[in-house]
Amino acid sequence: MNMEYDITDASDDYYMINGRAFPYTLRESIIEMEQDKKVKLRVLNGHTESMALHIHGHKPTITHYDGVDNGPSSYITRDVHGIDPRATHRFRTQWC
Ligand SMILES: [Cu+2]
Repeated sequence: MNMEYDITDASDDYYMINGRAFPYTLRESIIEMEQDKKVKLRVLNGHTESMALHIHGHKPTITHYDGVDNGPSSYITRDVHGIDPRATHRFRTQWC
């Protein structure tokens, strides 16, 4: 977080949560959870390799695959979600 970041660096090793990439995910968009409050997350894997998303203390439910909601039968709730390269997924989670 205390590093210099070159915005002209065109590397493909990034991901975004709710439209923010690191370090702004820490600085400006910390997600505060409250009991019984649902939170939506939009996650983009901008990397060339798959990534694993794990949110400590939560089991997020994936609801949209690349912007498409295929209905409750496609929703998956688990500790870790794999996200393919260039994929955008939407999740909802709740304090549990
Ligand atoms: Cu954990």
